[in-house]
Amino acid sequence: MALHPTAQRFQERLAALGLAADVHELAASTRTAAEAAAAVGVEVGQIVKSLVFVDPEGPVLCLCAGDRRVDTTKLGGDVRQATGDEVREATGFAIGGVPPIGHDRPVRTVVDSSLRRFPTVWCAAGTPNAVFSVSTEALIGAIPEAAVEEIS
Ligand code: 5CA
Repeated sequence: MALHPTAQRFQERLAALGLAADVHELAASTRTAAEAAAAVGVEVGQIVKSLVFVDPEGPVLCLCAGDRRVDTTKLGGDVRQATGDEVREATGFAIGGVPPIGHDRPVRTVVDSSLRRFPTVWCAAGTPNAVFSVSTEALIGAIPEAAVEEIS
């Protein structure tokens, strides 16, 4: 079945980034990490949350394991979670479908090192019903400018 246009656009961006990962569109919601974990049958920690925060320098995307919470004090303190409009402005995607890579424009990114517990992770692929799986190191390798830090 044809992918939703947004998921299709993201699939093309994955290919352009050299990541051989297939976007899967599911009948069930994958809007939250818990829903995505249930839909694909993995533990919630293996779902990558792509969360946008705002600090004095602007938006910062945090890739966090689904079973962890970003500790904003580890981001420097003067930081708050982005609004839905800010998320769309920073990434080009709406909350619930924000992918970890392949955004409309470059966004400062921090990867929570706890993701390295899992050889493979699942991430949003543009919509609240689309996900892709990728080796954790391939994902991190696709964001060479990202800092990998303990932020949860
Ligand atoms: N598709 C799933 C699994 S990959 C997903 O996108 N999960 S997520 O964690 O990356 O995105 C949901 C997150 O968006 C929530 O954990 C929450 O931090 C954030 N969020 C939800 N609603 C709002 C809101 N109204 N304003 C700001 N952030 C929100």
